[in-house]
Amino acid sequence: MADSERLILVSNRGPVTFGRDRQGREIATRGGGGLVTALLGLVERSSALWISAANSDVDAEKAGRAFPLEGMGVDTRGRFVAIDEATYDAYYNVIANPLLWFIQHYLWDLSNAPNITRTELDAFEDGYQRANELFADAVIDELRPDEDALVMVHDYHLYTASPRIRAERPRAFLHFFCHIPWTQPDAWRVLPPSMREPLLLGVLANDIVGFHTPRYARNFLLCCDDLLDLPVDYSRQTVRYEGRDIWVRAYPISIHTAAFERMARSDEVSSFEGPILRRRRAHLVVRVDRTDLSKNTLRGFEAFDVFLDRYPEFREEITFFALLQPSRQDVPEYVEYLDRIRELASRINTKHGNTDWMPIDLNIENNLPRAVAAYKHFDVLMVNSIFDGMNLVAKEAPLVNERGGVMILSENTGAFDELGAFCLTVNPFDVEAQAEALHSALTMPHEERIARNDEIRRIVRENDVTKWLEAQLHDISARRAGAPAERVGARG
Ligand code: ADQ
Repeated sequence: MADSERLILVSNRGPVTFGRDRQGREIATRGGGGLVTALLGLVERSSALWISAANSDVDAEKAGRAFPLEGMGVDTRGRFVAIDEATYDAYYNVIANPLLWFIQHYLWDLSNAPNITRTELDAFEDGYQRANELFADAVIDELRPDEDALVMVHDYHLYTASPRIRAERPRAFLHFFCHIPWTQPDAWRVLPPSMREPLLLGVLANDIVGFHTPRYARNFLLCCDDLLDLPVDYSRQTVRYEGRDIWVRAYPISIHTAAFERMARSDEVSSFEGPILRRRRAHLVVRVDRTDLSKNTLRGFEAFDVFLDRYPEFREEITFFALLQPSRQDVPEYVEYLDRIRELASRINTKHGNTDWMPIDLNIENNLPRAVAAYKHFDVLMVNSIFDGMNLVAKEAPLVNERGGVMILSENTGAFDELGAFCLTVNPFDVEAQAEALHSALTMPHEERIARNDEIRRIVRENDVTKWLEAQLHDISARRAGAPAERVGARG
């Protein structure tokens, strides 16, 4: 990226949201989550403008103009896009979550859902497309017509923003990154052509399209081939559209390892370690995730139930600590899922527990320091997602673990590509295998546990989030310099 050039980031969720305290003073809350944390690494390196949706009344008051983002890199500014409630609800709660999220995690139970009715069709036009136009207009407003800026658009909320930006600001370089899996063409046939084609063509308005793994990149190319009948070069990972070659690449996201390790040594994290250590039995199983259907919490608990039935010698010697961040409680499927998690944990606790011992310690809470305290002390980490773009917990937790903890990892996570060889791999639907994996992990010789954990740490440290950023910036420079798309090897 040239030094003088402007960088514009666009994502639904931004790095900050504003509220007011009791005295009416403005207070800023830093945004969390993998996407925001990863992009913060980028804005630390160069001045940037970060465009995101207004999330509160105070955000909405600031919408429409840039404001400084204090303490986030050099000359980093934010700009909010105000989206009225009805539009936002249609865009976010009808189309992006659940419709697109479910398609991209193969979550639809097709004999029952979804129904594409007038509600969904209108929500697509008046919600999703409208919100994308508003994001695009904010980018257009920030850029002069002749400016060579780099615009990085993030995630499944914003598939259709780029065509409008390209039409109005053709000199801008448009880069898109998808944080969730990209599914095979038939999964997209749930949507009628009037919806799926604008979504796909929207992504193709970018110059480079990035995914976490080569598999997702390939699925995207298959969609261009099968659903749009466009010329695709699988070996060079390009697709030709409107006279342009769009590069489709894999860039596995990661975490900021040094910062994460620093956090793990902080006083705030230690304050949560005491209670975990006091309550722990001989063995501690941990899971940390959002209460998302894709994370597969229920089958993880079912596997623990089978394990306790089969290996009674572990009774009263083990606790399953689950720290689950409530997620998308505006979507009925998510409210029901959280209820089912609570019911199942309580059923298992009643079945196996006693007045002294509660097998599942279920905590519904958004608390990163507490999560990190648990990461330090697990014997077994369960990451059994049904499908998961990357899954950053799989990188964070082994990095700071102090007990040679073993990770049970779903073969359908993006992290599996990098870390699978050193984990106990499971198929997420195979409850039996997950119960047996718990037993294998808990009975594994200490040296083997340590050796596996060491390898995972090495890989995570070597592939820090900086590498994710650099690989993208490298390809952006190459693409701009007119380099031909090379044959893509193992890296994708
Ligand atoms: P997510 O689905 O949100 O992200 P993930 O990658 O696991 O999933 O990241 C979750 C983050 O939230 C982690 O940093 C974790 O520490 C934190 N977290 C989870 N539970 C928490 C809790 N109870 N309290 C506090 N913090 C908690 C999407 C995709 C992923 C992809 C990322 C980044 O779904 O597949 O890895 O984007 O691209």
